[in-house]
Amino acid sequence: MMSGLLRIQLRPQASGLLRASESGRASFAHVAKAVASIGELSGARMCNIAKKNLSMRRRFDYFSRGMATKKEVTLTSEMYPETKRNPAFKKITTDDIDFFKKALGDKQVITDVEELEKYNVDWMAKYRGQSRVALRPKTVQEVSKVVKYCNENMIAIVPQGGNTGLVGGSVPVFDEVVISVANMNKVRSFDETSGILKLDAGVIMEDADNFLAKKGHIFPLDLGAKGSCFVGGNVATNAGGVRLLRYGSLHGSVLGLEAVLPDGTIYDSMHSLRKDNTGYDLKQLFIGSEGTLGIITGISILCPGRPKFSNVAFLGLDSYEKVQQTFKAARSQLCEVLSAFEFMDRRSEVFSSRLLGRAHPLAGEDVDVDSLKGNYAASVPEYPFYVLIEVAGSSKEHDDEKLESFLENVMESGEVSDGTVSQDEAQMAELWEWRESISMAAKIDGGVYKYDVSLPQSKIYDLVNTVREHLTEKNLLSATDKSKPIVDVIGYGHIGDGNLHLNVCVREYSKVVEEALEPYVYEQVQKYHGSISAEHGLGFQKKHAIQYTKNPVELHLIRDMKKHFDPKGIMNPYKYV
Ligand code: FAD
Ligand code: 2HG
Ligand code: ZN
Repeated sequence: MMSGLLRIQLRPQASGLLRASESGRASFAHVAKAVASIGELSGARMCNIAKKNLSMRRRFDYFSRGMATKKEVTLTSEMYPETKRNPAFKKITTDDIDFFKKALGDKQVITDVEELEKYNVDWMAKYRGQSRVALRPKTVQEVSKVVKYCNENMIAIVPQGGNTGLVGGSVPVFDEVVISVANMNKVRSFDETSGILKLDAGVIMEDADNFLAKKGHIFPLDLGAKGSCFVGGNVATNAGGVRLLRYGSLHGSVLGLEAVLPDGTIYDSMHSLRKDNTGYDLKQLFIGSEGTLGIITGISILCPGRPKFSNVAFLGLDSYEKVQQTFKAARSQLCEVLSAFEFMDRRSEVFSSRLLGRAHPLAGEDVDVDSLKGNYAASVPEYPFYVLIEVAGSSKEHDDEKLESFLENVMESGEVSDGTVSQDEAQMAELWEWRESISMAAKIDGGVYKYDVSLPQSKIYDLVNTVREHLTEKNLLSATDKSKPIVDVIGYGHIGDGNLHLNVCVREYSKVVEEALEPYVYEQVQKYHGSISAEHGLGFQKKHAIQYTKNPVELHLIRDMKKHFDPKGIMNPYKYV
């Protein structure tokens, strides 16, 4: 357990300030006292944790990028030979390169094979394109110039942000030109009264949030890749993340945007208006368009006031039913201070533990980390489910009181069996790490097949069990037998949004596994009228599966829309539709 963490455990514990009663059940008085003493326990050791966590998110992303590029990733065209290059697209010539260099300057035209690697390979190390050139324009006019040229010359384009996408949408399939918005990374303006932020699409999400923090505001989106993903990429994917529960979807908070259309036209709707009912709301089409309608270059977004205080509780539960009951209780009892409610199964935590190399936050204080000798997973207690609850508000006393009474209730009712509460920002970050590191930990053995689905809440965990049984029946799964391709099937996600992340952790990517999973997973989701993509999008991975969620009329309209914006089909081909 992290040193000094406030424990609200129900089991007897060897030592610690907040031991449960000997009967094995914490009394209300215990819990009340525990929660009331939040903040009283910080000491010298906490300072070390704080320092360590300051740079946590960035390190996490750099590390993951290293993992993605180190190993040899099979070409997408070899892994998926049924996808053919569209012969109508022109192959890049030296004349084209000369044009790009003239338009953008030599340094912003990347042709070096090694340098191109990071533009060609995705974060999961699952997809590899063969682009021979990546462009890094600095202004919307430069974007317009090169896009117009590509359109006139039938050159296919892949818009790219931070390349943290999880569906293979951000990298080329064949030799498409990558247009990265990385050089467009300035905050344009911020209105402190309205909270409206206007910024370039290439601003890293975490940088946007750090800027806002100084102004007392918050970026209305937060996710594990915040140190690498760009705000333009967030809008292009309509990213959801861990605070959607509180701040809603980008379809509500994005007020306007600027984009370069496939023919080079600059579409400018960088409004500061919350209300505008004149005509169709065109900007909505770009939110979640995944680079298929144009290149987003600027965003106007409404940013709420930043909560002054927040706190995190990390709880162990005995069943998925109890996860649902606890969510229901949290929504009604924590109400306006509830800012995140995330769930993960034990297997997910085992993967996190293997990646983080630390004892689990709910492991007893008597766990001797040194004795674990790399087998940190052994310290993950036997609760089948965990939830992370974040509260955030403007009055510490009031918020702590609410959290205290909520914890009393859920412990008394038996919904929650064990738990811990952070006492400072460093501990909050550390608890969050046990949730946010799962995405990367899942690929620790070689790769991961990621499914990101919306389902009725009561059905969410059934899918994890069903898929695990299905793969076991096919004799493909074993945590210990390395001759089997699949290590484990794990489930976690944004339970409050009805969003499950089903990760099938593999020793390597293979057709056998993929064929066992698809269309099986999609059929299961369709059976419950769910969505095959809750937040990551369709990209290359799910292009062929859109019909499991969208009906023929919807599909027809989507395809018409694409044709209208991009009649030559140069924007992010082989993806989405
Ligand atoms: P990229 O990966 O570069 O691109 C994604 C797609 O958007 C591609 O199709 C690309 O062509 C298009 N695109 C990018 N920039 C532009 C642009 N300027 N104009 C037009 N099209 C563009 N997603 C969630 O929704 N919720 C999460 O909680 C979440 N957590 C994550 C955690 C981790 C560790 C990782 C690695 C990913 C996570 N993701 C999550 C997925 C990913 O981070 C998001 O989809 C993110 O919004 C992508 O932003 P990006 O800048 O990296 O875009
Ligand atoms: C998350 O919520 C992200 O952690 C990533 O959406 C999920 O990697 C995944 O499957
Ligand atoms: Zn997610």
